[in-house]
Amino acid sequence: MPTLKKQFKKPNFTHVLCIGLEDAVMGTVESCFFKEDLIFHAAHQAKKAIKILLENEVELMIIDQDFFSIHFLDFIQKCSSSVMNPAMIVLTHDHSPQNMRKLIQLKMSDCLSKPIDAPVLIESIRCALADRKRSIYGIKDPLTGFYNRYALKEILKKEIDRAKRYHRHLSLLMIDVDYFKSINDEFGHLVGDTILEEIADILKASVRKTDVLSRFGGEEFAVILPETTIGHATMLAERIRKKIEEHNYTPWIGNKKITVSIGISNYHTPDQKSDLVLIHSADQALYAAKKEGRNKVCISIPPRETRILR
Ligand code: GH3
Ligand code: MG
Ligand code: MG
Repeated sequence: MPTLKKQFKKPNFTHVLCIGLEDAVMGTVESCFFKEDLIFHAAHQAKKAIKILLENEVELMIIDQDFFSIHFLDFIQKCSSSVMNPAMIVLTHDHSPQNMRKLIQLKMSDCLSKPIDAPVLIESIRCALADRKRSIYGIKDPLTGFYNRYALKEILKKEIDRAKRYHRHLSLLMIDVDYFKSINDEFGHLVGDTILEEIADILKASVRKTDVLSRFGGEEFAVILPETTIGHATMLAERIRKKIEEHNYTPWIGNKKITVSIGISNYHTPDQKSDLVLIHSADQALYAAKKEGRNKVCISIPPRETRILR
């Protein structure tokens, strides 16, 4: 049997976005964290900062407030509604009570006076990242690197707010591995874990950067699909189902097959307007897929009704 995949797991990098920072400060910070799993991105334009935010899982932003002049508040609000909900450290000259109150309301992790003392900033970065890790947003499943179910629920609430406010599409997939207990029973838990990692890799390779992957339970995954109609979600679910069925697992389990059942719910289906209902509906559809014999995709139409697609 080949060495199990887990032993070669790539480290999870933490992305930090620095906006408007002076080159000297940026250089000192980067060299201090040189040996750690942190990636620093620098932006000197709001547009570039947004692009970096959309393309990377940014967990911390360090922002020079003086860089923004009047649009600071708009910018911060846009960033804090991003899926990752990054922690923020603000560097400022403005210590007026009005500005301090504004920053506190925006739930900054820290606010530092300029000129910046590099050791103070470094300490502040460590604290902000540690605090965030303790919060649900920082909690990821160690096996797959996906969000846990608590984080997923929080992110789903935000995505529902966004879909409501801007009249956008939103779908949810609930994916459960079929007869997984028999894999553990026959080949052991370590092999079971490796199969879960293989499935996680297939999911990662199948979705867009803006989709949110979560390990919802032991052998159950949930995927939030923002900006996705029920039709597109169904096509994606079918593609995922097929890829998992056709993947080669022979090094670990010989000829034994791995399949998944998938349930889909959609924000635009009548009465599916809350996170709990959306999760429950996807779960009901998943249950129907299991009942129909497994290795199937089902969609939830109105609550508690489902349509078998395959
Ligand atoms: P079904 O098709 O109805 O989903 O059948 P199933 O066997 O997958 O479902 P069941 O709920 O009976 O069993 C799920 C199994 O998943 C039981 C548990 O041992 C296994 N499991 C849960 N979490 C993990 C994990 O982290 N690693 C491994 N290896 N197995 C896990
Ligand atoms: Mg299962
Ligand atoms: Mg299950």
